[in-house]
Amino acid sequence: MGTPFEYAPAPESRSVVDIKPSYGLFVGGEFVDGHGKAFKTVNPATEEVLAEVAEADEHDVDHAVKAARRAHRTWSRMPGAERAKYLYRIARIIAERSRELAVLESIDNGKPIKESRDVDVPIVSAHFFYYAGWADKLKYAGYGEQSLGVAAQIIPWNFPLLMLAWKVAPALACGNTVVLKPAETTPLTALLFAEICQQADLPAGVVNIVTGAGSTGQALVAHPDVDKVAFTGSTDVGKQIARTVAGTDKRVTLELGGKAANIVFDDAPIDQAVEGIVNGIFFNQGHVCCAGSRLLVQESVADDVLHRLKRRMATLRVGDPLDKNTDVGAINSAEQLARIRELSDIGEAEGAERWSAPCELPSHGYWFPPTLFTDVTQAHRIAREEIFGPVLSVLTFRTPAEAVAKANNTPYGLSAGVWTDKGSLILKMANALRAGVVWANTFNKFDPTSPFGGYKESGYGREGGRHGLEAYLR
Ligand code: TAP
Repeated sequence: MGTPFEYAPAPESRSVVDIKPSYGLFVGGEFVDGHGKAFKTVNPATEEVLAEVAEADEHDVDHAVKAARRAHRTWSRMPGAERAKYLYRIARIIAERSRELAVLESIDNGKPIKESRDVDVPIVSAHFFYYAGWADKLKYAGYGEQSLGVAAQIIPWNFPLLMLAWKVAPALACGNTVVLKPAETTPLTALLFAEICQQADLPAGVVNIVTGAGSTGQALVAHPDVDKVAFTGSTDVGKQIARTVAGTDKRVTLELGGKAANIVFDDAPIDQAVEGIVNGIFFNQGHVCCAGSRLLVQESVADDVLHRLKRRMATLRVGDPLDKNTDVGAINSAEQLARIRELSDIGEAEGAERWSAPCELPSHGYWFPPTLFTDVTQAHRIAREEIFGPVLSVLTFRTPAEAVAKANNTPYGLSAGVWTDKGSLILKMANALRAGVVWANTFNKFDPTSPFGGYKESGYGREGGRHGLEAYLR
C-alpha cells in the first residue's frame, strides 16, 4: 500500500484515501508496469499532483487485449448464474466501499462530495446489481445469448465511475471481457475499481484497465482482436472512432455530446421548474452530456422565471468539493476551463448578456461561477455548441410549435426537459422532440432500468435497461 494522502481543506469532511504515489496498468488480474511514459493526475480543486499513472502504449494495449481474449474462453462459457455471483459481489463491495470511492472521485474529478456520495456511487452499485440480475436471464432479453468477445471501452472524465459501470456491468453480464480506458484526467477510481475486481476474485483478464491519453484509446479501437467498441465522449472523437472501425466487423456504440433544451411552459410550477433548471445545468458543474444547457422559457413567464432563477443561483455554494455543503465544485481541468471561458467570451462578443452568480472563487484550482446568458439567439455559438460547463443559454418562445422547432434546432439529440401542468402537452412534446431521453417535470434523473442514448450527432446505441444488453450480445 502507498502513502496515505490526507486531504484537509474541509475539516468536517476530512477523509483519508489511500492514493499511491504511482500506478501501473491492470492487466490479466494484476497491476503491471507500462512500457510507455507516465503522466500526472491532479486535483482540479487545488492543482496538486495526486499520483503518476502509466500511459499504455500499443504494446500494453495488445497485452491487455490478449489477456481479455484468454479470459473470454472461460468467462463466456460460465453459466450466467455463476457470472451473476461475481457481479453481485462487485456491487456489494462498491456499496461497502462507497465512502472511499466517493471521496476519491471528488478529489480526482472536482465534483461535490454530495453528488459523488448520493448520486454517482449509489447508481454505480445499482448498475452492477441490476445487470447481475440479467446474467442468467439473457434468453428473455430477446437479443440472442452469445457474447461478442472482447469489448474495448473508452470513457470520459465527467462521470468516471458511473461511465465505467454503464459499460462494464452489461458487458460482463453478457459474457464479454473488457479492456477499459478511463480519461487521462480521472484515472484513479477506475484503478480502485481494479482493486475491487481483485477483492471480488473476478477471474484474471475479465476486466483490464489501460490508463493513458487519446493515443491509448486509439490503439485500443484499432486493435484487430477487439470485437466491440463502446465509446462515451465528444462527437469529434466519436466520428474518428467510427472512421477507424469502418470496414471491419467490430460492433460500435457511441454516446456523444448534447445541447439539451429544458422547456418551461407558463402553466409550470415555477419554483419547481427553477430547481429543475438549476439541477439541469449546474449539477456536476455542467459537465454533463445531457445537461439542460438551453433554457427555453415561454415569453409570458420569462421575467418571473429569470428573476427567481437568479435569486436561486445566488445561493449556490461554489468551492471545496469535499465540503458537504458545496453545490458546485471545480472545473475538471485547465483545458476545460479555457474552453468554458472562451465560449462565454464569444457569447458576450456575439451580443448576449452575461450574468454570473456573485460568489468568491478559490485562489487555486480551476473554477467558473454559475452563469447565464440572456438575449441569446439561435445563431449564437453558445446556443449551438456544447460548453460542458456551468453556463446556461436562455431563449424564449410563444407557442409549443415554436418550442419544438427551437429545441430540435441542434445537431445533437440526447435529452430534453418539459415543464408543464398538462399531461397531454407532455406527451405531445415527448413525441415531437428528437431526443433520446425526455424528462417531464424533472431533469437529470438516472436509473439502471432506463435506456439512455442519443439521436443525430449524439451517437447511436443505448446503454441501461434491457436495451443495454443488445449492445453486448450476438
Ligand atoms: P473526449 O475528449 O472525446 O474523450 C473521451 C475519451 O476518449 C477519453 O478517454 C479520451 O482519452 C479518449 N480519446 C481521446 N481521443 C481518442 C481517440 N482518437 N481515439 C480513442 N479514444 C480517444 O471527451 P471528454 O472531453 O473526455 O468528455 C466530454 C464529452 O463526452 C462531451 O462531449 C460529453 O457530452 C460527452 N459525454 C457523453 C455522454 C453520453 S452518455 N452521451 C456521457 C458523458 C459524456 P483522454 O482523456 O486521455 O484524452
